[in-house]
Amino acid sequence: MESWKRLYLLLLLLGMGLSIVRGDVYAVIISGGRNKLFNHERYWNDCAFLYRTLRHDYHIPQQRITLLMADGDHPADDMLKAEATRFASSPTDLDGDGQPDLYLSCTRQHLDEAFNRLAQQLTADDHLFVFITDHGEIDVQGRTHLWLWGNDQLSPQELAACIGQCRPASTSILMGQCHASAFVAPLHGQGRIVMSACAADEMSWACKDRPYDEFVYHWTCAIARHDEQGRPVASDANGDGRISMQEAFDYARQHDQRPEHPSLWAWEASAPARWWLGVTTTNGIDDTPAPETTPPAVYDLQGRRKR
Ligand SMILES: [Ca+2]
Ligand SMILES: [Ca+2]
Ligand SMILES: [Ca+2]
Repeated sequence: MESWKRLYLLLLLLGMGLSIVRGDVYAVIISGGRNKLFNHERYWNDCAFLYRTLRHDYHIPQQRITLLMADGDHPADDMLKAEATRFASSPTDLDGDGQPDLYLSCTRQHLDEAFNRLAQQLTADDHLFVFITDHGEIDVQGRTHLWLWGNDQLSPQELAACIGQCRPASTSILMGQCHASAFVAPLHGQGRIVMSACAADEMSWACKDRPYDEFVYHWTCAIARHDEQGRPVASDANGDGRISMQEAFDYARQHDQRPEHPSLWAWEASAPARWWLGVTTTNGIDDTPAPETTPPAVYDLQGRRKR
């Protein structure tokens, strides 16, 4: 090959490499809470544990994590403490470093603004991770919605429109609210993985022994590879040092002791075993074959295993 062709090929490969490493992981953490009577302390715990995991275990910068929680940094009481005898204001320091992390209340306006901003920021190399906890409800007409702060409501179609503005390479969504699987059909699509804690006609449950929500707590333990106290958990089923979406889902489902049926929808059967939230590979997607690939499992909207 002529030398100029070699040089051109080298530059092309370098260019491809640079485009690959541009990808970043962005996260949105949503916990509406409805109002202080319904906003249980465990929702804050769910979010804080996940936030610490994304910051400390995955080294995702603070500016790439959008927090939308209850009344944000407003000093008024907005939370019912775990012992259910008093109200409190949500702490703004989620990772315990003494600096506030939380500013935005989880109103419809702030949620719209956050996704509008992400639609501008996210590139076709990035991965978007969306986490939802707190209350989902079905109204008398059988329509499902998510409660946001200040009694704002969000339908599955409205959430899908928010997320659909963004054009990342890939999107993973984890939902812990009641009736979560009712959101799967509106949210599914190319380049997406959608996980939910319970079937469309089920409630989602809190842990029996700690102030967290059962499925999302175990899911967060899985990706962190330790519990909220730092005690290690065995979630890396294939031992490759990364926790894939499949491994996290399987670990959480196996440890879920409550009467709920988690589900996983994936646009492509092998994606859950390849995707993770690591920032050292492209878009959270590792296309290098793992030493032992966990068999992909897909569940229908009622939590029944399809394959
Ligand atoms: Ca407050
Ligand atoms: Ca902090
Ligand atoms: Ca693994």
